Amino acid sequence: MTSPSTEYALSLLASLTDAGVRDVVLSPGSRSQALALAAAEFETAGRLTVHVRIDERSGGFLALGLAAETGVPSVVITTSGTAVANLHPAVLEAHHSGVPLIVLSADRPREMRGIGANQTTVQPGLFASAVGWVRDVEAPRSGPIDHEAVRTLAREAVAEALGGDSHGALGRSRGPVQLNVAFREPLSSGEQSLPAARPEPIELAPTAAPTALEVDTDPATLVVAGHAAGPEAEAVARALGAPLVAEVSSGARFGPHLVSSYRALLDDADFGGRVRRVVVFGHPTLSRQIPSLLTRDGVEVVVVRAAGAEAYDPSRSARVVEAVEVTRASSGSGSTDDAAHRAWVGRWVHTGRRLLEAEAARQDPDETDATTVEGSSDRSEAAEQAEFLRREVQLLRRPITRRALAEALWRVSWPHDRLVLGASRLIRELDQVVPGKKIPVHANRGLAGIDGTIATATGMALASQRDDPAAGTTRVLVGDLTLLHDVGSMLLGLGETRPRLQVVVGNDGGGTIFDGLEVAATASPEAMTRVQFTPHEVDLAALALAYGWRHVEAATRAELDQALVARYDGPVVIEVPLSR
Ligand SMILES: Cc1ncc(C[n+]2csc(CCOP(=O)(O)OP(=O)(O)O)c2C)c(N)n1
Ligand SMILES: [Mg+2]
Repeated sequence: MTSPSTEYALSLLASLTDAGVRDVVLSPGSRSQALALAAAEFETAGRLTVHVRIDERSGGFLALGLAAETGVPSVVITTSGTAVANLHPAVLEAHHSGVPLIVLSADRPREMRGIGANQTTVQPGLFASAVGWVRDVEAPRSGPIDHEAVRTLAREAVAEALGGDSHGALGRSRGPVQLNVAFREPLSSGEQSLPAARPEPIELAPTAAPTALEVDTDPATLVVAGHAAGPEAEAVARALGAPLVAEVSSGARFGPHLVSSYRALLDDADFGGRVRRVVVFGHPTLSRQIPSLLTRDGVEVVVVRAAGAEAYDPSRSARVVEAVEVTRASSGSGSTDDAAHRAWVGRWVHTGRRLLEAEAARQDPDETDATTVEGSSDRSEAAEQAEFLRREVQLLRRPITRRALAEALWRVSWPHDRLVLGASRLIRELDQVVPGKKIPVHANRGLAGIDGTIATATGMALASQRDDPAAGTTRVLVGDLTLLHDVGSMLLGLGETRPRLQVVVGNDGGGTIFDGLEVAATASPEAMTRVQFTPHEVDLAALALAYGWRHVEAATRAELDQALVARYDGPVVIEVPLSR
């Protein structure tokens, strides 16, 4: 005989998979056993992929990475108590970056709450305003299950996570939801009979009509693509005849309107100073120049609502719209001058490129020398070639700078790969130096935490290698503290799929981002080191070994290039020593 708990769990998981859910992440626990065992049955039947993690904090971010890659809500199953709270960081990130997640938390039945029962706290509402939809389901009792009611509940959870309602209308932001389910003894039974599949994936259609954006008569518009803006930002920049400032994780960092060295240009009165209208896509977080431009007097701001919970509006006075459509003023009211727009964009693009080249030459004079072949006539061609090679070899033996690391990673990444960027210095380095390239880049920029980065990247790797036969390598670039913060996510239990993942760690022995704080100039260096830099001497090779990962040290540019393109039969840590 099956227990009501197991029957309910089977019905719920059947309904969730029917609604489109494909991934379940779970951690062991007693109260959640019916859900976990049912999930395992669905996996055996080929109707779900199950990922098991001991630490719920890892599990939460793994689910976030899976959902970020697939666009489908992933489900996280936890037992009761602190287990649920361990999902909080991932739930907050999902809320702020608009990633669909379904938290399925197991709980005690009502009669056992509020009496000091073991491992029991107030779970519904634990995530406060970070979840848009919470249901507290009474413990199933014996008797027939109302499968239709369960199906309706599951469909509602999926639709809400996707930012709509169960009738298919898309109105809110995507994000996390919580389904808290109580279970009473017997908490499960071994016998499992799976309900037949009735697939009916939830599809949501946008409801809002796009807002018209007119091409300006005197060119003065700039398009800003923040995190997760998507390719539309690039298309709109072209249609508007506007330069495009696109952050490295925008998904719009490509195309003929892309501007390099945008920080310097935005600071310049002849460039940033001439902007009169800004159209913002995504969530900009990487520079101070963008918020400063958006809050300047005389700048009209149109924000196209991004996936996260809050529209990006530092001036609190932007026109926030759901979608845009570029239109041209009718010829009667002064037609648009295409040549003027071409000149406006051209100035930004060319000046940005020159600034970037000048900065590269300043930082790395040897490199610029080595790549320019001298044409002196009094030396034999062979001698010249030998000299060129000597310099090239010298260059490859040089230690790696942050810039070289950023460039190397960008160079080896292609559209079938995935690139994940941790918070801190290195994502800013990429943002400042890498050229346009249409490749998938993810970063947890909802709250820009250094937590959960390894787990997020693991989720993206696992989903891409499952769904796309042509999927390449997932590379995640992190600082050393970012790796150490989430080192527990390197734990892959026996039987768990091993991700095709390279964790590229720029190891400078602590958090060097804080060396750039203004107070560093006047505060005690010892105190700054102790409480901000937080030095360590962790042996990353030993750590990798302990978790059964490969470890490769890349101390020169040649070693780095080699390490990044080598084939590994499992996950690898590529450690790049960097100077503080
Ligand atoms: C969860 C969390 N805690 C603290 C911070 C603040 N923080 C931002 S960057 C950083 C240090 C990162 O150091 P590391 O990963 O080594 O990168 P580096 O700056 O050295 O390149 C910290 C602690 C944060 N963003 N998220
Ligand atoms: Mg560091």
